[in-house]
Amino acid sequence: MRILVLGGDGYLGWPTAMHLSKHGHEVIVADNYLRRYLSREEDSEPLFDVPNLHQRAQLWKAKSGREISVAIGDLCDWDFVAELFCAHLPQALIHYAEQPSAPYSMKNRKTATLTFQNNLTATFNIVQAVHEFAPDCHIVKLGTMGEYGTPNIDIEEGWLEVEHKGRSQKFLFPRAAGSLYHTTKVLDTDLLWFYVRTWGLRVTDLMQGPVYGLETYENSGNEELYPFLNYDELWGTVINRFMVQAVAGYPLTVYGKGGQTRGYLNIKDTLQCLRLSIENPANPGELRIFNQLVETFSVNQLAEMVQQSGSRIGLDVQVNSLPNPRTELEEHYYNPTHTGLIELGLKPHFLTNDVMDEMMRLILKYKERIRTNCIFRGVSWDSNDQIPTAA
Ligand code: USQ
Repeated sequence: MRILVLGGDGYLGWPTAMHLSKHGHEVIVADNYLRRYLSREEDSEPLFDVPNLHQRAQLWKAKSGREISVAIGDLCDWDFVAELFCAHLPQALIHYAEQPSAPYSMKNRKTATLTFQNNLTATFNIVQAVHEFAPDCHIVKLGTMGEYGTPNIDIEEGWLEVEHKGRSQKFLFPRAAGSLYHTTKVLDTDLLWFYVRTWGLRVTDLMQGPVYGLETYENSGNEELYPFLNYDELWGTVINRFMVQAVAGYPLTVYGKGGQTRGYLNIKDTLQCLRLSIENPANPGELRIFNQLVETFSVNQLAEMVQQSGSRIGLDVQVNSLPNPRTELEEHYYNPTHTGLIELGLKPHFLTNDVMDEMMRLILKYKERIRTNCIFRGVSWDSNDQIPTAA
Protein backbone atom coordinates (compact mmCIF):
# COMPACT_ATOMS: atom_id res chain seq x y z
CA MET A 1 0.00 0.00 0.00
CA ARG A 2 0.98 3.63 -0.51
CA ILE A 3 0.98 5.13 2.98
CA LEU A 4 1.53 8.67 4.22
CA VAL A 5 3.05 8.85 7.70
CA LEU A 6 2.17 12.35 8.91
CA GLY A 7 4.41 13.40 11.78
CA GLY A 8 6.99 10.97 10.42
CA ASP A 9 9.89 12.54 12.33
CA GLY A 10 8.49 11.85 15.81
CA TYR A 11 9.18 9.30 18.53
CA LEU A 12 6.72 6.91 16.90
CA GLY A 13 6.52 8.33 13.37
CA TRP A 14 9.99 7.35 12.18
CA PRO A 15 9.96 3.81 13.66
CA THR A 16 6.51 3.29 12.08
CA ALA A 17 7.80 4.43 8.69
CA MET A 18 10.70 1.94 8.79
CA HIS A 19 8.43 -0.85 10.00
CA LEU A 20 5.89 -0.36 7.19
CA SER A 21 8.68 -0.02 4.65
CA LYS A 22 10.24 -3.29 5.83
CA HIS A 23 6.86 -4.97 5.41
CA GLY A 24 6.75 -4.00 1.73
CA HIS A 25 4.66 -0.83 1.82
CA GLU A 26 5.48 2.35 -0.10
CA VAL A 27 6.01 4.99 2.59
CA ILE A 28 6.06 8.77 2.40
CA VAL A 29 6.88 10.69 5.60
CA ALA A 30 5.84 14.30 6.16
CA ASP A 31 6.86 16.54 9.04
CA ASN A 32 7.67 20.19 9.80
CA TYR A 33 10.11 19.40 12.65
CA LEU A 34 7.81 21.15 15.16
CA ARG A 35 8.73 18.74 17.94
CA ARG A 36 12.47 19.29 17.36
CA TYR A 37 11.98 23.04 17.36
CA LEU A 38 9.84 23.10 20.52
CA SER A 39 12.13 20.84 22.53
CA ARG A 40 15.10 23.02 21.56
CA GLU A 41 13.16 26.16 22.49
CA GLU A 42 12.35 24.61 25.90
CA ASP A 43 15.95 23.41 26.44
CA SER A 44 14.60 19.84 26.70
CA GLU A 45 16.47 17.99 24.00
CA PRO A 46 16.47 14.20 23.64
CA LEU A 47 19.19 11.83 24.86
CA PHE A 48 20.59 11.27 21.37
CA ASP A 49 21.17 13.57 18.44
CA VAL A 50 18.78 12.37 15.77
CA PRO A 51 19.66 12.83 12.07
CA ASN A 52 17.15 14.79 9.98
CA LEU A 53 14.54 12.97 7.89
CA HIS A 54 16.49 13.09 4.63
CA GLN A 55 19.51 11.62 6.40
CA ARG A 56 17.39 8.97 8.13
CA ALA A 57 15.86 7.97 4.80
CA GLN A 58 19.37 7.57 3.32
CA LEU A 59 20.51 5.51 6.32
CA TRP A 60 17.45 3.29 5.98
CA LYS A 61 18.08 2.85 2.23
CA ALA A 62 21.66 1.81 2.98
CA LYS A 63 20.49 -0.67 5.60
CA SER A 64 17.40 -2.14 3.92
CA GLY A 65 17.63 -1.24 0.23
CA ARG A 66 14.18 0.35 0.54
CA GLU A 67 13.14 3.94 -0.22
CA ILE A 68 11.18 6.20 2.12
CA SER A 69 10.14 9.51 0.50
CA VAL A 70 10.41 12.67 2.56
CA ALA A 71 8.24 15.81 2.43
CA ILE A 72 9.03 18.69 4.78
CA GLY A 73 6.12 21.02 5.45
CA ASP A 74 3.35 22.08 7.79
CA LEU A 75 0.02 20.22 7.78
CA CYS A 76 -1.65 23.42 8.94
CA ASP A 77 -0.70 24.91 5.55
CA TRP A 78 -3.39 23.86 3.07
CA ASP A 79 -1.17 24.37 -0.01
CA PHE A 80 1.39 21.92 1.40
CA VAL A 81 -1.33 19.40 2.27
CA ALA A 82 -2.99 19.64 -1.16
CA GLU A 83 0.34 19.22 -2.95
CA LEU A 84 1.27 16.23 -0.76
CA PHE A 85 -2.00 14.41 -1.38
CA CYS A 86 -2.08 15.17 -5.14
CA ALA A 87 1.52 13.97 -5.53
CA HIS A 88 1.01 10.68 -3.69
CA LEU A 89 -2.74 9.80 -3.71
CA PRO A 90 -2.39 7.70 -0.52
CA GLN A 91 -4.37 4.51 0.07
CA ALA A 92 -3.83 4.88 3.82
CA LEU A 93 -2.42 7.50 6.14
CA ILE A 94 -1.28 7.57 9.73
CA HIS A 95 -1.91 10.83 11.53
CA TYR A 96 0.70 11.40 14.25
CA ALA A 97 1.19 15.06 13.35
CA GLU A 98 0.25 16.71 16.64
CA GLN A 99 1.84 18.49 19.55
CA PRO A 100 1.95 15.41 21.84
CA SER A 101 2.79 16.73 25.31
CA ALA A 102 0.19 17.22 28.03
CA PRO A 103 2.48 19.40 30.23
CA TYR A 104 3.49 21.56 27.24
CA SER A 105 -0.18 22.17 26.47
CA MET A 106 -0.76 23.33 30.07
CA LYS A 107 2.34 25.54 30.42
CA ASN A 108 0.87 28.90 29.45
CA ARG A 109 -1.54 30.54 27.01
CA LYS A 110 1.00 30.55 24.17
CA THR A 111 1.72 26.82 24.40
CA ALA A 112 -2.00 26.08 24.81
CA THR A 113 -2.83 28.11 21.70
CA LEU A 114 -0.15 26.37 19.67
CA THR A 115 -1.41 22.94 20.78
CA PHE A 116 -5.04 23.79 20.08
CA GLN A 117 -4.47 25.40 16.69
CA ASN A 118 -1.88 22.92 15.47
CA ASN A 119 -3.73 19.75 16.44
CA LEU A 120 -7.18 20.76 15.29
CA THR A 121 -6.08 22.46 12.05
CA ALA A 122 -3.86 19.55 11.02
CA THR A 123 -6.70 17.07 11.57
CA PHE A 124 -9.18 19.30 9.74
CA ASN A 125 -6.86 19.74 6.73
CA ILE A 126 -6.23 16.00 6.54
CA VAL A 127 -9.97 15.26 6.51
CA GLN A 128 -10.52 17.87 3.76
CA ALA A 129 -7.63 16.51 1.69
CA VAL A 130 -8.88 12.93 1.93
CA HIS A 131 -12.36 14.01 0.86
CA GLU A 132 -11.04 16.07 -2.06
CA PHE A 133 -8.15 13.99 -3.41
CA ALA A 134 -8.23 10.44 -1.99
CA PRO A 135 -11.77 9.61 -0.76
CA ASP A 136 -11.07 5.91 -0.32
CA CYS A 137 -7.95 6.55 1.82
CA HIS A 138 -8.10 4.88 5.24
CA ILE A 139 -7.27 7.40 7.99
CA VAL A 140 -5.50 5.86 10.96
CA LYS A 141 -5.56 8.48 13.67
CA LEU A 142 -3.53 8.37 16.87
CA GLY A 143 -5.91 9.11 19.68
CA THR A 144 -5.08 8.53 23.32
CA MET A 145 -6.41 6.56 26.26
CA GLY A 146 -6.35 9.92 28.04
CA GLU A 147 -9.46 10.91 26.09
CA TYR A 148 -11.52 8.73 28.44
CA GLY A 149 -9.93 9.98 31.66
CA THR A 150 -10.29 7.62 34.61
CA PRO A 151 -14.02 6.79 34.89
CA ASN A 152 -15.43 4.61 37.65
CA ILE A 153 -16.68 2.02 35.14
CA ASP A 154 -14.87 -0.28 32.65
CA ILE A 155 -13.64 1.58 29.57
CA GLU A 156 -15.00 -0.02 26.40
CA GLU A 157 -13.28 0.24 23.01
CA GLY A 158 -14.56 3.60 21.90
CA TRP A 159 -18.29 2.96 22.07
CA LEU A 160 -20.92 2.38 24.74
CA GLU A 161 -24.35 0.80 24.28
CA VAL A 162 -26.76 3.01 26.23
CA GLU A 163 -30.28 1.97 27.26
CA HIS A 164 -32.53 4.86 28.11
CA LYS A 165 -36.26 4.76 28.85
CA GLY A 166 -36.71 1.46 27.06
CA ARG A 167 -34.72 2.35 23.94
CA SER A 168 -31.04 1.82 23.17
CA GLN A 169 -28.28 3.28 21.00
CA LYS A 170 -24.51 3.05 20.66
CA PHE A 171 -22.69 6.31 21.52
CA LEU A 172 -19.06 7.30 21.69
CA PHE A 173 -17.84 6.26 25.15
CA PRO A 174 -17.96 9.39 27.36
CA ARG A 175 -14.79 11.45 27.18
CA ALA A 176 -13.27 13.36 30.14
CA ALA A 177 -9.72 14.34 29.24
CA GLY A 178 -7.20 15.53 31.83
CA SER A 179 -5.19 18.13 29.87
CA LEU A 180 -5.66 20.49 26.94
CA TYR A 181 -3.52 18.17 24.79
CA HIS A 182 -5.79 15.22 25.59
CA THR A 183 -8.83 17.43 24.96
CA THR A 184 -7.59 18.25 21.44
CA LYS A 185 -7.67 14.49 20.79
CA VAL A 186 -11.29 14.35 21.98
CA LEU A 187 -12.11 17.16 19.58
CA ASP A 188 -10.28 15.32 16.78
CA THR A 189 -12.44 12.26 17.41
CA ASP A 190 -15.61 14.36 17.20
CA LEU A 191 -14.41 15.97 13.97
CA LEU A 192 -13.63 12.60 12.41
CA TRP A 193 -16.92 11.10 13.59
CA PHE A 194 -18.83 14.00 12.01
CA TYR A 195 -17.13 13.46 8.65
CA VAL A 196 -17.48 9.68 8.85
CA ARG A 197 -21.24 10.19 9.21
CA THR A 198 -21.41 12.91 6.61
CA TRP A 199 -18.91 11.92 3.92
CA GLY A 200 -18.50 8.20 4.59
CA LEU A 201 -14.79 8.41 5.43
CA ARG A 202 -13.07 5.25 6.65
CA VAL A 203 -11.30 5.90 9.98
CA THR A 204 -9.51 3.92 12.68
CA ASP A 205 -8.93 5.83 15.94
CA LEU A 206 -6.22 4.25 18.09
CA MET A 207 -6.59 5.12 21.77
CA GLN A 208 -3.01 4.66 22.81
CA GLY A 209 -1.54 4.60 26.31
CA PRO A 210 1.96 5.88 27.18
CA VAL A 211 4.63 4.11 25.12
CA TYR A 212 8.10 3.08 26.32
CA GLY A 213 11.21 1.78 24.62
CA LEU A 214 13.77 2.62 22.05
CA GLU A 215 14.76 -0.46 20.11
CA THR A 216 12.61 -1.93 17.35
CA TYR A 217 13.30 -4.85 15.02
CA GLU A 218 14.24 -2.32 12.33
CA ASN A 219 16.70 -0.14 14.29
CA SER A 220 18.22 -2.69 16.66
CA GLY A 221 21.88 -1.93 17.33
CA ASN A 222 21.85 1.06 14.96
CA GLU A 223 21.89 4.27 17.01
CA GLU A 224 21.45 6.57 14.00
CA LEU A 225 18.04 4.99 13.36
CA TYR A 226 16.84 5.26 16.97
CA PRO A 227 13.87 7.54 17.66
CA PHE A 228 14.03 10.54 19.96
CA LEU A 229 14.39 9.47 23.56
CA ASN A 230 13.01 12.33 25.59
CA TYR A 231 13.28 12.07 29.35
CA ASP A 232 12.42 15.65 30.33
CA GLU A 233 9.17 16.62 32.00
CA LEU A 234 7.60 18.03 28.83
CA TRP A 235 8.27 15.38 26.19
CA GLY A 236 9.25 12.22 28.07
CA THR A 237 6.70 9.54 28.98
CA VAL A 238 6.85 8.12 32.48
CA ILE A 239 8.63 4.77 31.95
CA ASN A 240 11.33 6.26 29.72
CA ARG A 241 11.72 9.08 32.25
CA PHE A 242 12.05 6.77 35.25
CA MET A 243 14.70 4.66 33.55
CA VAL A 244 16.80 7.69 32.61
CA GLN A 245 16.36 9.10 36.13
CA ALA A 246 17.52 5.78 37.60
CA VAL A 247 20.64 5.79 35.42
CA ALA A 248 21.37 9.44 36.25
CA GLY A 249 21.06 8.81 40.01
CA TYR A 250 18.10 11.23 40.15
CA PRO A 251 15.33 10.14 42.56
CA LEU A 252 12.31 8.90 40.61
CA THR A 253 9.68 11.64 40.31
CA VAL A 254 6.46 10.00 41.51
CA TYR A 255 3.68 12.61 41.31
CA GLY A 256 1.35 12.70 44.31
CA LYS A 257 0.14 9.39 45.78
CA GLY A 258 1.36 7.44 42.72
CA GLY A 259 -1.85 5.45 42.33
CA GLN A 260 -2.43 6.93 38.83
CA THR A 261 -2.94 3.88 36.62
CA ARG A 262 -2.52 3.86 32.84
CA GLY A 263 -2.30 1.29 30.05
CA TYR A 264 1.22 0.91 28.67
CA LEU A 265 2.85 -0.62 25.61
CA ASN A 266 6.28 -1.29 24.16
CA ILE A 267 7.21 0.75 21.06
CA LYS A 268 7.45 -2.57 19.19
CA ASP A 269 3.75 -3.14 19.89
CA THR A 270 2.82 0.35 18.67
CA LEU A 271 4.33 -0.59 15.32
CA GLN A 272 2.46 -3.90 15.18
CA CYS A 273 -0.83 -2.15 16.05
CA LEU A 274 -0.33 0.42 13.32
CA ARG A 275 0.49 -2.17 10.66
CA LEU A 276 -2.40 -4.45 11.66
CA SER A 277 -4.80 -1.51 11.48
CA ILE A 278 -3.49 -0.50 8.05
CA GLU A 279 -3.56 -4.01 6.63
CA ASN A 280 -7.11 -4.64 7.96
CA PRO A 281 -8.79 -1.32 7.14
CA ALA A 282 -12.02 0.13 8.48
CA ASN A 283 -14.97 0.14 6.09
CA PRO A 284 -16.21 3.27 4.34
CA GLY A 285 -18.53 5.11 6.74
CA GLU A 286 -17.00 3.38 9.78
CA LEU A 287 -15.26 4.97 12.77
CA ARG A 288 -13.48 1.97 14.25
CA ILE A 289 -11.86 2.46 17.65
CA PHE A 290 -9.26 0.28 19.38
CA ASN A 291 -7.78 0.74 22.84
CA GLN A 292 -4.04 0.44 22.22
CA LEU A 293 -2.35 -0.87 25.36
CA VAL A 294 -1.18 -4.25 26.58
CA GLU A 295 -0.94 -3.99 30.39
CA THR A 296 -1.76 -1.54 33.16
CA PHE A 297 0.45 -0.23 35.96
CA SER A 298 0.22 2.44 38.62
CA VAL A 299 3.04 4.97 38.89
CA ASN A 300 4.06 3.38 42.22
CA GLN A 301 4.32 -0.05 40.58
CA LEU A 302 6.49 1.40 37.81
CA ALA A 303 8.78 3.12 40.33
CA GLU A 304 9.19 -0.14 42.22
CA MET A 305 9.91 -2.08 39.02
CA VAL A 306 12.55 0.44 37.93
CA GLN A 307 14.07 0.39 41.42
CA GLN A 308 14.30 -3.43 41.30
CA SER A 309 15.76 -3.36 37.80
CA GLY A 310 18.33 -0.86 39.09
CA SER A 311 19.36 -3.15 41.90
CA ARG A 312 19.73 -6.09 39.46
CA ILE A 313 22.17 -4.08 37.34
CA GLY A 314 24.01 -2.42 40.24
CA LEU A 315 22.28 0.97 40.58
CA ASP A 316 20.98 2.39 43.84
CA VAL A 317 17.64 3.92 42.79
CA GLN A 318 15.80 6.30 45.13
CA VAL A 319 12.12 7.20 44.84
CA ASN A 320 10.83 10.68 45.62
CA SER A 321 7.17 11.57 46.11
CA LEU A 322 6.57 15.06 44.72
CA PRO A 323 3.50 17.29 45.04
CA ASN A 324 1.58 16.50 41.87
CA PRO A 325 1.93 19.35 39.35
CA ARG A 326 -1.04 17.89 37.42
CA THR A 327 -4.73 17.85 38.22
CA GLU A 328 -5.67 14.15 38.07
CA LEU A 329 -7.07 11.42 40.31
CA GLU A 330 -4.25 9.76 42.25
CA GLU A 331 -6.30 6.73 43.33
CA HIS A 332 -8.99 5.38 41.03
CA TYR A 333 -10.62 2.43 39.32
CA TYR A 334 -9.11 1.57 35.92
CA ASN A 335 -10.18 -1.32 33.72
CA PRO A 336 -9.97 -0.71 29.96
CA THR A 337 -11.05 -3.35 27.44
CA HIS A 338 -8.32 -4.01 24.87
CA THR A 339 -9.19 -7.06 22.80
CA GLY A 340 -9.70 -5.57 19.31
CA LEU A 341 -6.03 -5.42 18.33
CA ILE A 342 -5.32 -8.83 19.85
CA GLU A 343 -8.11 -10.20 17.63
CA LEU A 344 -6.38 -8.63 14.62
CA GLY A 345 -3.17 -10.51 15.54
CA LEU A 346 -1.21 -8.33 18.01
CA LYS A 347 1.44 -10.37 19.87
CA PRO A 348 2.26 -8.25 22.94
CA HIS A 349 5.74 -7.60 24.31
CA PHE A 350 5.34 -7.24 28.07
CA LEU A 351 7.43 -5.18 30.49
CA THR A 352 9.37 -8.11 31.90
CA ASN A 353 12.50 -7.92 34.07
CA ASP A 354 14.62 -8.76 31.02
CA VAL A 355 13.04 -6.02 28.93
CA MET A 356 13.58 -3.50 31.73
CA ASP A 357 17.16 -4.51 32.42
CA GLU A 358 18.07 -4.46 28.75
CA MET A 359 16.66 -0.96 28.32
CA MET A 360 18.39 0.29 31.46
CA ARG A 361 21.72 -1.11 30.21
CA LEU A 362 21.21 0.61 26.87
CA ILE A 363 20.52 3.95 28.56
CA LEU A 364 23.53 3.42 30.83
CA LYS A 365 25.76 3.63 27.74
CA TYR A 366 24.59 7.23 27.29
CA LYS A 367 24.72 8.25 30.96
CA GLU A 368 27.12 11.13 30.32
CA ARG A 369 24.62 12.76 27.97
CA ILE A 370 21.82 13.02 30.55
CA ARG A 371 21.08 16.61 31.60
CA THR A 372 19.28 16.53 34.93
CA ASN A 373 18.12 20.17 34.75
CA CYS A 374 15.23 19.27 32.42
CA ILE A 375 13.93 16.29 34.43
CA PHE A 376 11.63 18.27 36.70
CA ARG A 377 10.24 21.69 35.81
CA GLY A 378 6.98 21.49 37.77
CA VAL A 379 4.65 22.68 35.00
CA SER A 380 1.48 23.20 36.97
CA TRP A 381 -2.04 22.58 35.70
CA ASP A 382 -3.15 25.45 37.97
CA SER A 383 -1.08 28.44 37.02
CA ASN A 384 0.92 29.57 34.03
CA ASP A 385 4.67 29.10 34.07
CA GLN A 386 4.81 28.70 37.83
CA ILE A 387 7.86 26.63 38.68
CA PRO A 388 7.74 24.94 42.09
CA THR A 389 11.05 23.54 43.26
CA ALA A 390 11.61 19.78 43.47
CA ALA A 391 11.42 18.53 47.05
N1 USQ B 1 3.91 10.77 36.03
C1 USQ B 1 4.60 10.74 37.23
N2 USQ B 1 5.88 11.18 37.23
C2 USQ B 1 6.52 11.61 36.10
C3 USQ B 1 5.81 11.61 34.89
C4 USQ B 1 4.50 11.19 34.89
O1 USQ B 1 4.07 10.35 38.28
O2 USQ B 1 7.69 11.97 36.16
C5 USQ B 1 2.52 10.28 35.99
C6 USQ B 1 1.56 11.31 35.42
O3 USQ B 1 1.12 12.20 36.42
C7 USQ B 1 0.47 10.43 34.82
C8 USQ B 1 1.21 9.18 34.38
O4 USQ B 1 2.46 9.20 35.08
O5 USQ B 1 -0.45 10.09 35.80
C9 USQ B 1 1.49 9.09 32.90
O6 USQ B 1 2.18 10.26 32.51
P1 USQ B 1 2.96 10.39 31.11
O7 USQ B 1 3.70 11.69 31.12
O8 USQ B 1 3.73 9.15 30.81
O9 USQ B 1 1.75 10.37 30.07
P2 USQ B 1 0.77 11.52 29.55
O10 USQ B 1 1.18 12.89 29.97
O11 USQ B 1 -0.61 11.12 29.89
O12 USQ B 1 0.97 11.48 27.98
C10 USQ B 1 1.64 10.43 27.29
C11 USQ B 1 2.05 10.94 25.92
C12 USQ B 1 0.81 11.32 25.14
C13 USQ B 1 -0.12 10.10 25.08
C14 USQ B 1 -0.44 9.64 26.48
C15 USQ B 1 -1.27 8.38 26.56
O13 USQ B 1 2.93 12.06 26.04
O14 USQ B 1 1.17 11.77 23.83
O15 USQ B 1 -1.30 10.48 24.43
O16 USQ B 1 0.80 9.33 27.15
S1 USQ B 1 -2.35 8.37 27.97
O17 USQ B 1 -1.60 8.74 29.16
O18 USQ B 1 -2.91 7.04 28.10
O19 USQ B 1 -3.36 9.35 27.72
